[in-house]
Order: sequence, then structure tokens, then C-alpha cells
Amino acid sequence: MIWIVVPAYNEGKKILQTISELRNCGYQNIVVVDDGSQDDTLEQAKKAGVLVLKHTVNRGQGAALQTGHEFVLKKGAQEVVDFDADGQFDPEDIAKALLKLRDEKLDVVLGSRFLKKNPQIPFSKRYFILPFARLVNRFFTGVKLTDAHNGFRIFKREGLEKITITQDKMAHNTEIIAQINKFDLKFSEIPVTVGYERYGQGWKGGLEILKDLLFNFFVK
Ligand SMILES: Nc1nc2c(ncn2[C@@H]2O[C@H](COP(=O)(O)OP(=O)(O)OP(=O)(O)O)[C@@H](O)[C@H]2O)c(=O)[nH]1
Ligand SMILES: [Mg+2]
Repeated sequence: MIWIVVPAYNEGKKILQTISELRNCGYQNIVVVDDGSQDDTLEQAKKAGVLVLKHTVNRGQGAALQTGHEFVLKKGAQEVVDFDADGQFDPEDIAKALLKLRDEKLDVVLGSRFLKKNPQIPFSKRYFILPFARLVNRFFTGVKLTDAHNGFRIFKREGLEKITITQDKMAHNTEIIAQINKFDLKFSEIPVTVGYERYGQGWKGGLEILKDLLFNFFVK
């Protein structure tokens, strides 16, 4: 059984479309984790008729994913897809990633924006923010990836059972890679399309991630 986990924070305008695109591709087991949104994300997701979990306060994407992962594992998911609510991902990429996961008997497949042409990636993100993120990622995890911060992932149940996200905000990307390394999980990257009609986290978000990682590294 495949389950899709959709973390959502203030995505009231996008969530219905994201869910209907997933459904059109044949995915029915979808859980939205409303991360304490201030807009109508919760109502919109309920309107779409999917399962909705709710954080009463905003905790961050990492926390939303952990909530979703625990839920779908309890539901008996065999394969779990992390899929952003903001409509940036292409649901068609899921089938390709699933094939890879199964064919190559992997624990995790990670989406990458840099294994194919993604002309929409903004200049600053392509040449500064993401290369820097790759270095940070490599420093903290020892793993070399082409895309260090991509929310598109597919896990095999046995792999996901080993991973626990404690980084509530965006540093969970690096944390997941570190755990893949620690538990020696088999993984591979796959090219995915990411749309950028809406500008995402930018520099401020990147620095926040670094702050969280350093805190975890030196203080915890
Ligand atoms: N920013 C943010 N996103 C959250 C939070 N909780 C859940 N999310 C969801 O996590 C997903 C990714 O968030 P984005 O802000 O788009 O982050 P991103 O895709 O890494 O950044 P961009 O590539 O710049 O768009 C979206 O579906 C959000 O709705 C939160 O507290 N903050
Ligand atoms: Mg996004």
C-alpha cells in the first residue's frame, strides 16, 4: 500500500489542486498534515475528502512530516511518499521513483532538481543557495548529493521505520540524509521537476537551516 504524506502550511490556495492532481495519477491514500495554518488549508483539505491531521500551532515542515510518517506507518503503509502541498512537484514523478525503489530494491529515493533541466529554478537558488546547501549537507552528513534540500522522497516501509525526524523546521532534509548514512540505507537520487511560480524560502530560510544544524551539532 502506497501512502502520500502532504505537509501543508498556509497552502489554502494550492492544496485542493495538489490533491486532485495526486488523485488523477491514481493515488488514493493521502494524508495532509496541516501545520497550524492561519488560512483555510484545513477546510480546503477536508473539502478534498482526504485524511487531515492537524498541529494546533505551526511547528515546521520537519515536524509535519514526522507526524505524517508515524500515522501512515500505523496505517500499514508499505511505501511512503513525501509530497509538498504547494504544487511545486509533479505527481507523474512518483511512478518513476516507485519503479526505481522497487527495481533497485532501495530503502529511499530522493528527488533532485539538478539531474535534469529545471529552467524555473531562480538564479540565486541555482547558483548560490543550493550549492551552499550541498556543502552544508556534505559537512553534516558525509553524503554527496546533487540536491540537498528537496522535499520529494519515497521510502520503503523498512527504511522509514528507522528514520526519526527531530529537526522540526527545514533542517530535517539534512537530518534525513544523516540517518540514511547512519543506518546504511540504500538510496538513490532521481530527477524531478520542481515548479517555481512562487518563490520559496530564499536566503533567510537557508540561514535558518544552518542555524538549526549548528545548534544540533554543537549544543545537543
Ligand atoms: N515554509 C514552511 N512550510 C511548511 C511548514 N510546515 C509545513 N510546510 C509545508 O512544507 C512544504 C515545503 O515548504 P516550502 O516553503 O515550499 O519549502 P521548499 O519547497 O523547500 O522551498 P522552495 O523550494 O523555495 O519552495 C510545503 O508544502 C509547505 O506547506 C512551515 O512551518 N513552514
Ligand atoms: Mg516549496
